[in-house]
Amino acid sequence: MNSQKEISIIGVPADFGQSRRGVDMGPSAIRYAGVVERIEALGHIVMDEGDIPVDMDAPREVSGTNLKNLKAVTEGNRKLAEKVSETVRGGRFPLVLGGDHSIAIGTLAGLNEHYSNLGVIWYDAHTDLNTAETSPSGNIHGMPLAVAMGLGHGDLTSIGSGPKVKPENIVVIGARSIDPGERELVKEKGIRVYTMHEIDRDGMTAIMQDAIRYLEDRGVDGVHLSLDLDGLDPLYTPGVGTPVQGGLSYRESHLAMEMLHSVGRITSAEFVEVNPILDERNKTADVAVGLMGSLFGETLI
Ligand code: 4U7
Ligand code: MN
Ligand code: MN
Ligand code: MN
Repeated sequence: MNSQKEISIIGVPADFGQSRRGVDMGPSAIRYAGVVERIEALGHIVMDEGDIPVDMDAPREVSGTNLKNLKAVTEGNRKLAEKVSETVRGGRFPLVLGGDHSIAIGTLAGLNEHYSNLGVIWYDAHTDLNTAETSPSGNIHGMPLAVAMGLGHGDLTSIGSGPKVKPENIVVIGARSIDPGERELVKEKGIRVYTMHEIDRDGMTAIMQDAIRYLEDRGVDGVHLSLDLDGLDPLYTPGVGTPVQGGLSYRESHLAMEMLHSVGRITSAEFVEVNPILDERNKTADVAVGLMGSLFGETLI
């Protein structure tokens, strides 16, 4: 039986966290793919709150710091944090649509005001644990998980107060592109990373059971799902800026969402990195909406 939720959809049309244009149109593409209708059909109450105002005319900074567009990323995330916090305060489930993955900084900052021991499931080809010192690209979408742990540039870590998530409350699922500095951090902080190796070896069912049990054992008071569409193989989600071969399948991803639904512990979610310019006939946005359907209780019969 599906327990009814009040869900607020929050679009974040921002692309400042990386270098390819188009991911700012992700929220439109996901709406066009029918997100509201899909979730309403499951019996939930859905409010589309529109988009966070993002200043797309803000200058693109390439110099000064090795973090690209630091100012624009900071500003957008401050607004998003406020919106997410207000949503949770109102008893609604925030469903954030990106935008590039740097927006997770704002989402987690907003959630932090309401949870003291938040769990995070990071479904991604990447671990997004770079800092200015370790990043090979300077793109902030490769840094949000580090920022959420309180590591990185002060302008970013100071959005909201203190660290937003403990390293031992994080699970990463689907990783297959990890930079040297990220690998160090995973080891140093003991972050639970299920790479493609473990998923191939043990199967998605066992991995999700293990991940869920792990977070339960930590006594989490909420679980945020941060799903980067590049976690899936580019066969299924070609419309992403940083595709990596050898990824999770469509079926594995649906299974993962269905399992999360049946456990009933997810308290917020974001779906990011959909870039309609790089996509094939809105395929990636369609997959995103399908996954949201499974997450919110869709079944085959
Ligand atoms: B995404 C990268 F070097 N690690 O930091 C970097 F491989 O949000 C990619 O997961 C980051 O899509 C990808 O630039 C960030 C690179
Ligand atoms: Mn990624
Ligand atoms: Mn990511
Ligand atoms: Mn990406």
